[in-house]
Amino acid sequence: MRASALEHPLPYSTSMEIHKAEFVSSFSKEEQCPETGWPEFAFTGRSNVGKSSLINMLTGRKGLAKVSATPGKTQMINFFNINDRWYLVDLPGYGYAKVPKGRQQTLAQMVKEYLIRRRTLALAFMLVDANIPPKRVDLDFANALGEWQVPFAIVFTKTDRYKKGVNQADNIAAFLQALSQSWEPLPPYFLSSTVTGAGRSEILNFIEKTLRRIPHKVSSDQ
Ligand SMILES: Nc1nc2c(ncn2[C@@H]2O[C@H](COP(=O)(O)OP(=O)(O)O)[C@@H](O)[C@H]2O)c(=O)[nH]1
Ligand SMILES: [Mg+2]
Repeated sequence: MRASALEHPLPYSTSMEIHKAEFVSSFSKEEQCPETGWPEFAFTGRSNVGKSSLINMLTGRKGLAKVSATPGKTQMINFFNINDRWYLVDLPGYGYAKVPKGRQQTLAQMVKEYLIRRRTLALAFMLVDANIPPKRVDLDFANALGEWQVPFAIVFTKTDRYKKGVNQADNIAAFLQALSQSWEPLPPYFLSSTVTGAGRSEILNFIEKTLRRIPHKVSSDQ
């Protein structure tokens, strides 16, 4: 691949410059994750909702996180070093029926333990497909995040898709309406498309704002 293809292919502007985005490693347990001291932003959501694609879109590196046509492929906690100052973490998805039940439970436990125990977790993005009406499994997961006291924001994905009979605005409104039964105020939310780049600058600006708000290391010397 030409070096220029690794730079920002998307023309959307943000004050957040990503000059480094590098896969670190995959881990199967929270205890194995590295003690970097830098803040982490984790991506959660149903299998195939677009977690890995969003990581690639945000970083402007197409092949950074593995995107798969087969759901249920990411079965590890994947760490990406951004600018030597923060991390993006790609988590296994939930709700994919073709992954055997026992394995699903193991993955759910892995995700839960990471989210509950990880002291350097700044925020979780919970991804929801804008093209489908609210699903119980997603609403339950949002409520679990609350129970675990994990700060989170929602990203409604695949907004570029057009299908007759699908009303994204209605789906999003219905999801937020369902959440408002247990949340006041609602968590921040974004609309994204990895095809058009929609949502990129908003999400990066939000990450930047979050980074400025939380205490963290000021040097990577030790
Ligand atoms: N049209 C469209 N397809 C998307 C978008 N994001 C992801 N996809 C597709 O959805 C599938 C699953 O994406 P992936 O990132 O692997 O989902 P993950 O399992 O949540 O990591 C792939 O075929 C992607 O190309 C999007 O914004 N728009
Ligand atoms: Mg993935």
